[in-house]
Order: sequence, then structure tokens, then C-alpha cells
Amino acid sequence: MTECPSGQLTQHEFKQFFGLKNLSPASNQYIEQMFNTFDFNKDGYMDFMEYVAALSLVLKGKVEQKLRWYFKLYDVDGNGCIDRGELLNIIKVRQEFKLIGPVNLMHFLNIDMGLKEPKY
Ligand SMILES: [Ca+2]
Ligand SMILES: [Ca+2]
Repeated sequence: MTECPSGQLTQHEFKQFFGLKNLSPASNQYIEQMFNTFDFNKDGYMDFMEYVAALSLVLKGKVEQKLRWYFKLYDVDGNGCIDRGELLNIIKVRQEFKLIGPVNLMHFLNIDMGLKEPKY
């Protein structure tokens, strides 16, 4: 892990990892929320085990586990409901990432959403 010699990723490094710069406030919040869902012990860092757990969820997780993760990601205020504002935010952010988002982030997000463009 040359990009992360300490073995722990901060939120800032997490954004760098995906090549994210100059994000709108909504996108910034979304990425922070994503980081928080992976920071399982809530110490403000994503350590190697958390990274492995995140990858394993994204790549090999069962549908139900992924849905739970997405719910946590989208329920920004953690009140157990995804309200209208949170939903609008998701749409806005996904549109923004579609336009300016780095390929690796889109890949990361789309892998488990099954949102790849259909091939005809
Ligand atoms: Ca952590
Ligand atoms: Ca909510």
C-alpha cells in the first residue's frame, strides 16, 4: 500500500484514492457518508481490515448485505427512513458522478448496483 503507508486511510485520502477533487457539497457529503459506512469502529480511519471488509461486501456480499449497506449510505441522518431530501440528493450526486466521476469510482458504485449500461 504505497498510497497509504500508515495502513490507515483518512477521509481525505479516501477521496484522493478515487481521484475526487472539487466536489459539490452534496457529493462531498455522499463520499463522507460512504467513508463512514466503511469505518466500522468509527475511529475516523479506514484500516486494512475495514478496507478488506468493504471490498468483500462490494465484490462478494449477498444482495441483502449490499442493500443494508446502501440503505446506511443513503440514510444520511440515520433515522431509519430515506426521506425525499435524501433521495433527491442521491439522484443529484449520481448524476454528477456520471458526468465528472472518475471511472474507478463509478465502477466501484455500479458493481453492486447492477447499474451497468445494458448492452444491446
Ligand atoms: Ca476505522
Ligand atoms: Ca433519513
